[in-house]
Amino acid sequence: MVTKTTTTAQKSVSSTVSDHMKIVAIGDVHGCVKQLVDIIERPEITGDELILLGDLFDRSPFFNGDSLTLALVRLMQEKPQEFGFNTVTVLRGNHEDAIIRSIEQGPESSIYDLWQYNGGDAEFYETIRDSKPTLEWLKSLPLYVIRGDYMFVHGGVRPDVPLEEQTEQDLLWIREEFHDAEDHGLPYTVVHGHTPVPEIDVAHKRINLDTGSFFSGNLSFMEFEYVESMGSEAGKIRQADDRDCECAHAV
Ligand SMILES: [Mn+2]
Repeated sequence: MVTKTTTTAQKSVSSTVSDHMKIVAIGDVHGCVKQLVDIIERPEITGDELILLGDLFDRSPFFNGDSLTLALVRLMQEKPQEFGFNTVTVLRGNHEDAIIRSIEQGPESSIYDLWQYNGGDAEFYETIRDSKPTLEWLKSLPLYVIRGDYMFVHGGVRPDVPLEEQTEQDLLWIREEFHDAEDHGLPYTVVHGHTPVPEIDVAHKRINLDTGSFFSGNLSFMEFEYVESMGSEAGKIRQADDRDCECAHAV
């Protein structure tokens, strides 16, 4: 439990006088709006960029948790400086992808059934479907971003496949093949979520921040620093392109 010692409105954004950039990344939120508030209210949680690793919604233990999370995250992106950051970046997770495709294909589709099976809420579905700006926002979420030596992505990467050949399905859904690889082969430390672990898992060239918020109550975050002048590809974003993945299961 976090003691509330300040409000987000009192935070000041650190002015960057060097080329050292500070990022705070947060794992799968899954509608755990209380834990998200607990993190962003911490006075030390400030920096150049806040990155949410995707799966903001579904399986929330709180009443209306998905809508509250959506409203808070949209506000954070709209007014990041009030939350202690210059930018708030939200990545696409497999749950965001399932919502988008459920709305595109309708409530009779198999993806809608899969999404419901994985904790999708029918009322939240209507909320998204009936709000064009929200749906467009969801569709605009990048699959990954690269900041210095770090790559932030929801699921992970397929080992030994060049970045430009990674598929949307792998970036959003991959688990064992990525976790079990000795070295995924990309020149980044891959910071990801998607597969719940009891505590933050720092492995060789990858870090898993998904600590199963919706059942453990633990939403995890980690701070990262990188030097912008050292080969940074900050801002590189690849939009979803191949949309016909076989999505077997989700967490
Ligand atoms: Mn998840």
